[in-house]
Amino acid sequence: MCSPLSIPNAVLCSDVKEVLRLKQEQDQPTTGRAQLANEAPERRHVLEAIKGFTIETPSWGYGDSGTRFKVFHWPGAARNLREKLADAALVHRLTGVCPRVAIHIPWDKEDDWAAVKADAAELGVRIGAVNPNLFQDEEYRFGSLCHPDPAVRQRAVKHVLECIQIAREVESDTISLWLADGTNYPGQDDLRARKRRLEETLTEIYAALAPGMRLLIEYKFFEPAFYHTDLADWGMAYTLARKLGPQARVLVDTGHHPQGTNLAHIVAFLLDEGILGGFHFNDRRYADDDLIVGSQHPFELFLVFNELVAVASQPQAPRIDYMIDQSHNIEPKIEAMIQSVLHIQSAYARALLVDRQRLAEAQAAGDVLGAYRVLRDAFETDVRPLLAQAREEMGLDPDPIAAFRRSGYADEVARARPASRSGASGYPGA
Ligand SMILES: [Mn+2]
Repeated sequence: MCSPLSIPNAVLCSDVKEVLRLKQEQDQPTTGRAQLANEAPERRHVLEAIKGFTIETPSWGYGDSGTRFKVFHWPGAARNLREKLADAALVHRLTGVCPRVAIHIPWDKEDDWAAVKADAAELGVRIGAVNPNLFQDEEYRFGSLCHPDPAVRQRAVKHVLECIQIAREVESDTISLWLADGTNYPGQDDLRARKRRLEETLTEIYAALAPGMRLLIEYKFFEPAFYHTDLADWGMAYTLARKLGPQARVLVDTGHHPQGTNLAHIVAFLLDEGILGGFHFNDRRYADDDLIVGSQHPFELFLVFNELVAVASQPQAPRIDYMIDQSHNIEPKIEAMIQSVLHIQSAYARALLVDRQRLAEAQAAGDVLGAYRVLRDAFETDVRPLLAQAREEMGLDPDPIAAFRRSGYADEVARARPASRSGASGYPGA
């Protein structure tokens, strides 16, 4: 068992206490609560928040992927949806917080979605966001939903409608849409006409959403197009989501911004406007590198969570889906996913430890460095023992990576899954 911790600056402001209390009320009673009666209530609140915070993993993160130069095969990498679900279920069993798996159509296409749903349930997971693919057909050379040819636009709309139908069948309530549309050269197409085409096609898609279903609109400022991207930034995604209606929300992929962009500011702004619907977490050094979350810029990840925790206490706290979007090129897939989950939990736990009252006081007093140090104190807190305790209370191994390495699963799947060229992750040659 874990030894008791002393966490400096673990004093929570009343707002955070309130949201944690609400979370605690929602939670089922957990083993060991009685023996923790003598603990500081703040610590209990943080533990319960950590246990209730779930993360969605992507099916494509379990398959082989690569760069435009080479796809390196990983022994035992999942080759189809069933194998991806099995790997994702293992990540959930080890971490206790990853009950949903995002799928990508057509990479994960199956004939019998009822069977997929049942198999997932048997494994202990369920299907999360359904991600349409609007970038790999020959017809999409000049775009999909913005294409100048109405027939191609209709093809793209039809594909998204198919994804909505799949979502209905697997009882998912989320369509997560990223658009690869754009142009490579000035003058290639009429930018305003493309915008209007996008509004038209998205309106058609929006009208087909089931009641309560969400359309998450993901932006990215470059790639695969290089002159302009039709949905380049949060402002464009925001504008379209507002025009469409309340079922449309903005999705922030942390790797989809120019260098130097202040992510925490964008998150704060979208939160305050009530339009933030979800995240695709990953990290990057140069472009959309899809590296392990928090591996390159842990302080930035913490600052994003600081904004999220700050508003989580509002009476109408928004629903936000926390999803990972990564491609693991040279690293072991499952271990990379677990590592990502652990980094997200660390950032969240540290954000919960921010002394918001002291922060507000420092801000009001114009104490620039005092305010900074409140954040820094939380960021520098070693939350590993706290996270280990949360896992033990959930009946899990306190060290999911060690548990995975001990499990023999990696060797087992390496033997059971000969390399295939199924294209399971969508990468040419994967
Ligand atoms: Mn993404």
